[in-house]
Amino acid sequence: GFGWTRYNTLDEINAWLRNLSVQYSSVVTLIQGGSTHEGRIIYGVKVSYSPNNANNSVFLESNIHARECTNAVIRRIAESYDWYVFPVFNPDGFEYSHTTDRMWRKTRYPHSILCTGADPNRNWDYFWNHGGTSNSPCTEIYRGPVPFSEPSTRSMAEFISSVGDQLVAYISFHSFSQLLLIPYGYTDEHLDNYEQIYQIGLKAAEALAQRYGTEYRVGTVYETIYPASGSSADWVKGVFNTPIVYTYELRDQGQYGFILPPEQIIPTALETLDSFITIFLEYENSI
Ligand code: 0X9
Ligand code: ZN
Repeated sequence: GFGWTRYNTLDEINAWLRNLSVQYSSVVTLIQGGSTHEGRIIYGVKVSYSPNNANNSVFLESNIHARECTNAVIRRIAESYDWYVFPVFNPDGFEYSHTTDRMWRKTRYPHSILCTGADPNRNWDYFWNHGGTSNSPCTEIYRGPVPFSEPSTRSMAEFISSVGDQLVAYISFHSFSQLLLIPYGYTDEHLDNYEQIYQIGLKAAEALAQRYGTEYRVGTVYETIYPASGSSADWVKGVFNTPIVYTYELRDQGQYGFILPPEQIIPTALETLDSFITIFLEYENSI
């Protein structure tokens, strides 16, 4: 079954989500957010203490890149928000990375005879194909033939649209490099509220470092790592102007990279949670 000290398979994660919704049925609802090329359902949970109202909501996605096993992020639950948590955004790639190629990143859509998949974080329809992507199906940053060519991104965009107006935060979890990234990836222009989001980011990184000394850098995607267009985070920020949008690049800084030792899962979760709470407290203080 599911555990926090090792990497869980897709089936284990989905069973765990289902169990949560049964065990805590007054608070947790299992959601079928979207579906994939290979016919899998993209499962998530909605956690809400007042399920009959439309509340301010927070959306968490992880594993849009298959090999970046970031264990799911249901933990401390603030009663004042509705939480949408989708631990595996790219289940076809995730399953493939467990069964066949641990270093798989992309979807599994057969765009060419030679190479499978598109980068699901270059495929979203907001300034799609505006730099930092490739039109070659054999690269890791293949953007797909058209925006939302991938069933998984297209269907999840539809789901996110259904709650888009309620979102106060959208957080995307990746690995690795220890960065807290701010939109955008498609341009070097700063957000209107960049200063606020940057300062909150610095405080979050400080809180994260306090537990084990893990150091994070804070900055925009474009300026801190590289130009990258068509990401889910850019799309959410651009389309809904969600106030808080961050992308985490979790541990480590390349020593183990994508194959982070399982003993580091819980420490990573704890320090991330520290920063996460800080983001919300600081944000609430700043409005
Ligand atoms: O390149 C990516 O998609 C992400 N880095 S990774 O090494 N995990 O592949 C960063 C994407 C960040 N993009 C935006 N938030 N716009
Ligand atoms: Zn990634």
